[in-house]
Amino acid sequence: MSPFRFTHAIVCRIPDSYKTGALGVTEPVDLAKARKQHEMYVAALREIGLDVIELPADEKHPDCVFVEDVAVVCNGTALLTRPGHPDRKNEIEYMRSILKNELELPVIEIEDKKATLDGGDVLFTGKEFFVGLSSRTNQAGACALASAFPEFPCTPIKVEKSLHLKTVLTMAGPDVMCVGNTPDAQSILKRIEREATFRYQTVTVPDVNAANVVFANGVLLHRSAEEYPASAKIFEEKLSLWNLKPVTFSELEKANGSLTCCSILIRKTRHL
Ligand code: CIR
Repeated sequence: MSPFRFTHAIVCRIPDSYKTGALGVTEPVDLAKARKQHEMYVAALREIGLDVIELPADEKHPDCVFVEDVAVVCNGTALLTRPGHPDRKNEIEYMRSILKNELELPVIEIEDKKATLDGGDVLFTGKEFFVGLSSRTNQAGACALASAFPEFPCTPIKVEKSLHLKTVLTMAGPDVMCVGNTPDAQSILKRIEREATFRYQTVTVPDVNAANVVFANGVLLHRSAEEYPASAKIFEEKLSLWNLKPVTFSELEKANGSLTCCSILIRKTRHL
């Protein structure tokens, strides 16, 4: 079974507090537009056959829409992270109950109190993990990931200028990495290629914000031509063997959000 086939997704609605309280917001956010864009994203996940669990907006956590950072799910096991930013640490509380009680997944917790790990730093290629060592994720967090999923190689990769590893590089198909063309993104790619256990092809896009794509169930969700025309053209030229679904995400990008960070994708072998 392909590691890119999924049955469920967890997403979280956008709270009012997102508008001014989300980390990294520096320009005015249109909340209604953000919600519309998020609804379209959720609709796209449903169209690709996922049962979407939509968590209610949590006003106490302005960044709660970015669920990816809070848990890593792979091979039927969930690892609750220890988010690297203090304002986001308690987001794991609600997620724990959803993973355990609603999805009935085994949940691993990180015991090491010094560890920090954001899901945005965790890249699963289907065969191995790369984990960004960033301002949000440390070595102890990377070790926690490696021990939660001992069946896969897990390689730490230094991330210096970007928020997360997946801010600049994601999977765009089995064995295909999509990467931005900034010097930072390219040096991260080089580090990955040097350390990787397996070989990958790469697709380079001219807009680094378009390098974050979601590949699931044979469909590629990518940033729209309206936002990033040159990158959208590359997706059409190089990745049209997949069903391409453009998504507009400007208001989520204003808080450093990207496509992967707004969902946790899960494959349950037995449907709920
Ligand atoms: C944060 O700074 O934590 C949020 N404003 C953005 C998180 C983006 N997460 C991700 O790309 N995985």
